[in-house]
Amino acid sequence: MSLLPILRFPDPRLKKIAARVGSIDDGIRRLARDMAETMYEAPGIGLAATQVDVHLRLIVVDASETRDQLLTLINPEVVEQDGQQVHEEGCLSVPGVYDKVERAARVVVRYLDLDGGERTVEAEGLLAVCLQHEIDHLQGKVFVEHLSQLKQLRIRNKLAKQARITA
Ligand code: K2U
Ligand code: ZN
Repeated sequence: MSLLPILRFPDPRLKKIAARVGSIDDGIRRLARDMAETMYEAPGIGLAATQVDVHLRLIVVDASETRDQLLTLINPEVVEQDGQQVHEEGCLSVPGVYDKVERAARVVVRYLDLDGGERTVEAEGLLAVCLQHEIDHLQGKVFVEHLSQLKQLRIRNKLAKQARITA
């Protein structure tokens, strides 16, 4: 198992649209394992393959309090959504930035599991937020893009200043 480097916003690779996974082979299973290890170590409650510079439709999620309910979703797609909720979000690709984002309150996501089996998961609350956040990543969208242009400019300036200091 190994920890994977996470791309930092505004890296242009975070804007790439991920391709569907064709065959679920040992390479995909190894990637999913490494993503889960990277997510737990960060720590985070979700991670998309885009964030580790692999542009395939694969996400891992664990929004449980006990940190023992890992979901690995291949080719996830939202097939139902309703309601609205506002939740504070952060992102492992945008460290130190947190803000409120409005998303659907409930989602039903269809996906393939690591054995290639078709599954659906119905989610509300934080798990619903996390699934939408991660599926956004596969579409090349980072949560800050839901914020105002002014907030995005301030975030870019803050991160650019941090990069100069740590360079
Ligand atoms: O970068 C990521 O995609 C992991 C995200 C997932 C996430 C963020 C906000 C809300 C739901 C999911 C996070 O870094 S995981 C850490 C976290 C958890 C809850 C709130 C804020 C940050
Ligand atoms: Zn994120």
